Amino acid sequence: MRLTVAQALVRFLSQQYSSRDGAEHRLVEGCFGIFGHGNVAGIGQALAAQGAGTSSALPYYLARNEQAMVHTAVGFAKMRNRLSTFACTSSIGPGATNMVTGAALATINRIPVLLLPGDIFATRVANPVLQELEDPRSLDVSVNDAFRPVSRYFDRINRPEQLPSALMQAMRVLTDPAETGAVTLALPQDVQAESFDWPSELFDRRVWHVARPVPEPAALRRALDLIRGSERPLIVAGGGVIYSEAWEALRAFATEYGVPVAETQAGKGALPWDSPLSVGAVGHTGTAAANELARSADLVIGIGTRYSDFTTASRTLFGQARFLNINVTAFDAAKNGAVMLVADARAALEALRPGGWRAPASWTSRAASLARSWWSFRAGPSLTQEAVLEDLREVMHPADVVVNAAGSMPGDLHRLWRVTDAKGYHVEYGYSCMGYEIAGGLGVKLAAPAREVFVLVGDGSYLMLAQEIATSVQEGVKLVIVLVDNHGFASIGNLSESVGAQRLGTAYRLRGASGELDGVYVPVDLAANAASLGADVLTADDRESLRAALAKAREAVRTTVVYVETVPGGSAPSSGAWWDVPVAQEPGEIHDRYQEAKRDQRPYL
Ligand SMILES: Cc1ncc(C[n+]2csc(CCOP(=O)(O)OP(=O)(O)O)c2C)c(N)n1
Ligand SMILES: [Mg+2]
Repeated sequence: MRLTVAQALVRFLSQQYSSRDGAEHRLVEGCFGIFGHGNVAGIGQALAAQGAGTSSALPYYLARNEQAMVHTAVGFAKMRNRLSTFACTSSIGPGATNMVTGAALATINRIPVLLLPGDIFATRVANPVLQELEDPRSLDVSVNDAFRPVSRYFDRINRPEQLPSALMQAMRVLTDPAETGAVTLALPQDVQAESFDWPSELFDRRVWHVARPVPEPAALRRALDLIRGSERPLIVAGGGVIYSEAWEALRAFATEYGVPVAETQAGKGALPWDSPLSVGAVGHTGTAAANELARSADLVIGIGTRYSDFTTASRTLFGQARFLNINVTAFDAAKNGAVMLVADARAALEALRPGGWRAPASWTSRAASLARSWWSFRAGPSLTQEAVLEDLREVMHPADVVVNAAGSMPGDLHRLWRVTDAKGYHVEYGYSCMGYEIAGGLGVKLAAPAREVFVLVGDGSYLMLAQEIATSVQEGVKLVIVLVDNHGFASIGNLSESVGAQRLGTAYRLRGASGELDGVYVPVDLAANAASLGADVLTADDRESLRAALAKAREAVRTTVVYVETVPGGSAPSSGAWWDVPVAQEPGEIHDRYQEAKRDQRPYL
């Protein structure tokens, strides 16, 4: 079959499916793209030739920023538990490197996305082309080599003959739960346009089976021995529980054996917040309940977690506990000197049957009473961020989704948000990338159109990347965007103060008479900005008007921004768990406190 490389690629992608538990899904549901030289005449022509509308074989979507379109693909794939994703095509040079941050985000969060950056001529006849990086050491280098460390598979298609085997490897990585992340196929612009005779079987319908690896019998025995010897076990549920759809198996295991369950950011929602064995978030942004149990646990059963520093409170949280790590990725299972159980989360939980063993009733009831007292917290009357979350919770329905990524909100959400639906909590905290919120939320809504999607975004994050509001308007994909304005970086401001950096550069203020950034707030009208991008905007100035605005936005059919200015403060109890941010090695209280906290660290496990 004679087609260009780009046409063959588009045709191939339209025939790929994933399959798990007997259900098939389109693997690549569509293609986001921003055109320029490097993709307009190749992939652009191929998409146009097949008719790029939503009913075509590979529907095309126009985004506003290349980084944002990768976020949207990630939001989509995360919401679909990694069974479906999007492709993203860019021009060469800046269009391509704009996607590098998105690639890192996808790979760090273990979320599949297919990136198709344009690349310089393979033939080199016209080089240096516009936007080409010239490396005096080698003409083989292009800016796309920056994708290598942030991709789980990277290839450059220098000849048409290379395409079929590269595509097979790309699909393998996208659908392998242990390997998945960003997959990058760099496509030299001359090669994209080249015609070639392809074997017709390249375009056969192909199903990629997403595995549920079962535990090896000997590893299972070792795990059971460890569990049976434990008197104070604690489960730490990570994103792997959600992606594996293991929440029911987790509930059954925890209930049968009386094991309390704490959750990481990616794992939040693994159990409903009010489930008898749930103790909520764990780690630096955790609940006092989970963290107290973590300190006294003798066994931590990590399921589908990669133990980020937020989860382990920089390795200070888990006292003297031993670890049993259930993970589909051996790399993660090996962490913390654990007994490893390399397996799919659901398959492992179903196989783990520690016979007559059960955690002592005193341990289980201690967990329940700690959790009860944690959830008794109520926000005060003023418009703090905690109050915004409380009002939002009243308005949102159980299946609605909350989306967030960076700033002070992920921590507040992790500690305080009450999740009832396993897919109701979507916080990107692997990369915690400012700018993910709106773009990622768009992907969530595309993946789950029947749910209401509430994007929470801080003013700092909004100012970095809000343009996808225009894309949501273009596509008629409705979002509720709650824009929380505190005139700068509340999160980093507080951190800065605690590490001796005096809040430098964390408030949006005019340069004052002293020459410092200490004048009045920069007069940016974010509500007007959102309206200018095509959203309906509602402004709230107290808790009552906020609840009314949120309810109205929920009922709206168009993308609606609820703008709210918050006041500092809040009284939610602290997590009581540290985070290691090295401070200047100078005599004084800050460094003394740092040294003291470090004493609890178990750094070399
Ligand atoms: C792309 C990116 N740049 C910088 C950071 C570091 N950072 C984390 S939170 C934050 C401030 C976020 O401000 P805002 O969105 O207003 O949230 P707030 O802290 O005020 O709640 C910064 C600069 C980041 N996470 N991502
Ligand atoms: Mg802010």
